[in-house]
Amino acid sequence: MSLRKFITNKTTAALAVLITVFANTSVFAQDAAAGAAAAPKVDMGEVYKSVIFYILVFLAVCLFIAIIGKAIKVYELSREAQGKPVGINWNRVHASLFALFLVIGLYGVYWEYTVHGAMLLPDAASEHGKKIDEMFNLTLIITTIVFVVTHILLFGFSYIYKYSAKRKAYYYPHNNTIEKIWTIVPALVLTVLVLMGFLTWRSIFFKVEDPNNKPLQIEVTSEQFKWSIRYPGADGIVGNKNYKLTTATNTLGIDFKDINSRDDEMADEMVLPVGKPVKLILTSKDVIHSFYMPHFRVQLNTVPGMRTIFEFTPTKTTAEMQQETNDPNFKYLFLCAKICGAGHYNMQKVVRVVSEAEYKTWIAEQKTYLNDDLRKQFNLPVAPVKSVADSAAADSVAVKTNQMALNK
Ligand SMILES: [Cu+2]
Repeated sequence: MSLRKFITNKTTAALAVLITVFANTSVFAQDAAAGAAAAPKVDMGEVYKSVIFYILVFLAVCLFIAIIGKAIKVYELSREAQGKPVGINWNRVHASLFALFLVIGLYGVYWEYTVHGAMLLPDAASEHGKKIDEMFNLTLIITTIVFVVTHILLFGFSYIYKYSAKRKAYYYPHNNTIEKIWTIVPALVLTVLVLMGFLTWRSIFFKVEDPNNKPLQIEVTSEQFKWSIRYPGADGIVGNKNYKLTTATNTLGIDFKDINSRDDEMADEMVLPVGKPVKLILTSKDVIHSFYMPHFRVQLNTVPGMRTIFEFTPTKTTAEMQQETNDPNFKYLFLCAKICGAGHYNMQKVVRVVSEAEYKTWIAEQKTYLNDDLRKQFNLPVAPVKSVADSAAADSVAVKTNQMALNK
């Protein structure tokens, strides 16, 4: 079999396969249509969504390009046969494409920065968030400058130094000075950036607590697919919990033998007083979730069996942010930033940053976790807790009985 014949046979075979595939799909489509005779009109929009449609479009485009290529080749061969100079200088075409790519690419960068840049988060609403933003901006400025300069050189040189019969390439294999510059400069810049990152990270996670401005403790528990928020109550301490104590009534497994737990309050939203440090205690009931407060630049995993802690200070109230963003509907949120299952998208809650006075009014309205059912479960007297001292005295006997019951 001659090569030409072989190629022709192969092409025919490929075409036959394609036609068969398409015909089969059509047959299936017809069968389906016949089966659903009572169904309303077939939506032609579906045709444009099928894979076969896009494969055929792709093949048609390939065929079109191949035909143009062949036509140009025929034109060039005919000029060559007539002894005329070659019509198209491909080196110049490719070099011009490089130059065009540079211009379009740089415009694309400008477009990205202006259009998508405007969609970035507003300025950080927390103290440490400003440091993170500064670092982000500095890194962005440095990398953008390097990106633009290197790409102008890359594409510019390809254009300027395209092949020319009048010019011979200069052989320049090595230069120590250049090697030193492009090794030492990036190394220094990266060292500065990494050190800055390390020091900022350390300043966020290793804070010395100010005894005169103790942080407000808030415990957040993640589970598929919701968040539970626990406030510490009057004592300012979020009490212990133990997963073994989890029941239908005690869904967080709070240990009410711990006096600190008894005045703990539940909340449906997170309300924070502005300018006051907040200590988030993050835990998880099932899988790893990621607690994320984008506007405060707070993000940390919640890990089952572990308490992770993030301390930060909100600096702008929700009302101030509504003014700043010119959006009366603006709301701070916290959400899950780790794909944790089918209902992941649903894991978000509103955060309200308010004045100290508003916070006090709000927190006074919140209910305690401890209710009559739980009191019975933990053998606690069914009476409202007045203060930690009172309850401690009243419950000392009850706690002992309860411990005995639990130890059984
Ligand atoms: Cu999630």
